[in-house]
Amino acid sequence: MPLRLLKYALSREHPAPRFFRACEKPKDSYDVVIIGGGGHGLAAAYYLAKDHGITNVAVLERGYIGGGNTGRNTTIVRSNYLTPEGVNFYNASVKLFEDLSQDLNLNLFYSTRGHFTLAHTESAMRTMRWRAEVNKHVGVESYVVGPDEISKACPQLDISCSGQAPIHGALYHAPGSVARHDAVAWGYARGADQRGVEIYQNTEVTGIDVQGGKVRGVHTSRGYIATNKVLSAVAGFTPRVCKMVDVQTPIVIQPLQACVSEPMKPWLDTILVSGSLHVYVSQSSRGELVMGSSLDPYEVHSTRSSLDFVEGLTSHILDMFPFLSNIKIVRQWAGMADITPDFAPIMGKTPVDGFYLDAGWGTWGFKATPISGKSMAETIANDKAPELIHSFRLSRFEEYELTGEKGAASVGH
Ligand code: FAD
Ligand code: PYC
Repeated sequence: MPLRLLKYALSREHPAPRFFRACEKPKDSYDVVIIGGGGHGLAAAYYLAKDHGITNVAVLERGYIGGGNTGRNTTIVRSNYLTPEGVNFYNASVKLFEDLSQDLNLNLFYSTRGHFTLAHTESAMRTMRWRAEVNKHVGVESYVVGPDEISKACPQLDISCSGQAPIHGALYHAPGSVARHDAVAWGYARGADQRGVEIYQNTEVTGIDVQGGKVRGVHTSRGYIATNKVLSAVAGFTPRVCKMVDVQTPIVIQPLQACVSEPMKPWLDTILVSGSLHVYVSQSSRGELVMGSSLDPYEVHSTRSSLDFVEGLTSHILDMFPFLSNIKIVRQWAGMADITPDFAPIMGKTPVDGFYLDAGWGTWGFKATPISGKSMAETIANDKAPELIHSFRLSRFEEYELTGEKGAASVGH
């Protein structure tokens, strides 16, 4: 029996175990304030402390950590993108994910499954060949496969999709994985806390103090905090926070919905995505089928999930797997996805000195959590963005140098 457990058992006091310190009251000032205790904000805090020795940092979260899109996503990690810049960036994240359980000393249930993007038309096959070529060029293992190889990997899949949309082939991406999303947030929170970062939940930033084009502090639901550096990592709340500093972005907020089935015996090893049927599915370590579809086709700042969604999704899942007709959906939810026109993120400096932006993660940001945290920490520490994220700068929109990733973003292409 571990000594710690024995000591706890023999002790007269049994305080509830805490994952990180309960910080009572924010200090008057910090070197860096991070708005948003999702994976991205917490990872940035962790790497600021670990890589750059910057520990006088507060993470302010209006709700609870991981309660935003981090705890709502379907946990797919992959790097089979369309642009060389995207593939390089997400590949760096996959590499960090592979060692992250050890790095954070927490089991993130990182599970490499292989990822199939199914093509139901010849034009979809052309996109797959294009992606395979770019991936190969960057050294990422993705290649086009035919229906036989798909059937071998997933014999339960009806290759004709009930005659609705016969599968022509797929892009197979060997490193495609899933991981526990909330564990990622909690692991980064604990690692940052252990290095001195303070985390405040139930603490909302209500305004940002900018004087002479420079950040001077933040107004919060718990008072004013002075700081010269603010990172906004608030995903679906980005337009509201950017308004506080008068920074314009082309982001629109659209809901993305997902659901899980009741648990089943393990039968689905791989991750399957169908662009034409607008659905994707994997099986979690608890046996649930984790399923989602495309973005809701309208802008709304809400996390309500709908009957329409679950009806549309399940009918297409049944086209692929008719044998699932008696399986129950047990939970459904939505997140507010911050969508950019080119389906690539916005990362780096902004026109306001000391205001850094990590946004535009839409439906694709969970997989980027480690590398975005590392890159944003470097940007804040040096006041200069690393080359790796140059293509994601905010100014690309006015320079008309877009980083077109629509053909590789989750299920919509
Ligand atoms: P969040 O986790 O949303 O964190 C932002 C935090 O900021 C929130 O907790 C919020 O409360 C807080 N906040 C906002 N305003 C304030 C304020 N004023 N003051 C203080 N705190 C504030 N990506 C993938 O890579 N793979 C997937 O399989 C995948 N599936 C998805 C499925 C769904 C249904 C959804 C909705 C998204 C999915 N994504 C996926 C996208 C991914 O979830 C997000 O891009 C990612 O989690 C964003 O992380 P974040 O830390 O930036 O944001
Ligand atoms: O980025 O792979 C992805 C994804 C799948 C579902 C939502 N996002």
